[in-house]
Amino acid sequence: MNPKDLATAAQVTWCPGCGNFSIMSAMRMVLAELDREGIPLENIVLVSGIGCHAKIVDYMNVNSFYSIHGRTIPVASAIKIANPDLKVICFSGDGDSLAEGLDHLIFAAKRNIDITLILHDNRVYGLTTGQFTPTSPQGFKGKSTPSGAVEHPINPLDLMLVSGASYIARGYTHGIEQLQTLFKEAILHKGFSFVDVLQVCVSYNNLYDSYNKLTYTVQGNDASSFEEAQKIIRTWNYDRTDVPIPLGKFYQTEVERFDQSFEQYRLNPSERDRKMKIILENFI
Ligand SMILES: Cc1ncc(C[n+]2csc(CCOP(=O)(O)OP(=O)(O)O)c2C)c(N)n1
Ligand code: SF4
Repeated sequence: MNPKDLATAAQVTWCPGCGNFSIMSAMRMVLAELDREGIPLENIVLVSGIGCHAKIVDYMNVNSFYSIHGRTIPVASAIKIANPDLKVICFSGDGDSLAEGLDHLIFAAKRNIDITLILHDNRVYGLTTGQFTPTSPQGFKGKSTPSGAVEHPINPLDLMLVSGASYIARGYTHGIEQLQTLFKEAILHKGFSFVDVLQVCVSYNNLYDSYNKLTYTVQGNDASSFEEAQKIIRTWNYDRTDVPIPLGKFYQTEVERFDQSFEQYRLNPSERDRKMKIILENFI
């Protein structure tokens, strides 16, 4: 399969220069590669939230569910539990998963459910034209904070680490090859995988110059060490513009997964149908 086969007829409406293009290109290449390597496209499901990032599911010729704001994870979790053979990939925004849907994100990490979340972290609400989000720096000037945001940002990777995510990485939309590596690793990882992508929004938060100067890829780190991952992750807390920003895989471990543990409660099909019938009869 060629990555181009994954395009759809839908008109792409992202602004020219938007970082979402790189995420889509990298993901198309990875899915085509996985298909060639024995994970067929029909075993992949994409789930999106609401925002500019979410349009990606309209532009990829893959089974998908366009959900509602902040609710990618409940939908993805249900799909995974219903059919554990599927690889479920969520595309979410920093507004979508760190504001509206933050509780779902924390619980997905806590449960270590085997789904992947790609965070299009442009550090602004893009679709609604420029309000601050939980990863915007203090002082961020936007439509809802014309005098500058008062709050400090959160570090989503730090939050994911302490919440129990078992794969944690960060990429940047100017590094498509690295995105491909991280996306593939995250999809193949068994457990909750979280990839924060520094996705530049050229229209409302253009950070290309800053990221081009500050980002670097970590080398030789021990990704099995919680302490080392935390140390690297905490070197940049989404606020300062005078410290290097690490990219790469920071953490990966294998621990019990929700989708595994859930198996013991799965009903056999006839028992499930019997119970469903009772529920539906009572409902009507
Ligand atoms: C429950 C709910 N609240 C608010 C909105 C309005 N809304 C749509 S997109 C959006 C923010 C999107 O920002 P983000 O998730 O960061 O995605 P981006 O557009 O930057 O990709 C908001 C607040 C909505 N659609 N639904
Ligand atoms: S508003 Fe920002 S995030 Fe949305 S398409 Fe344009 S550049 Fe991309």
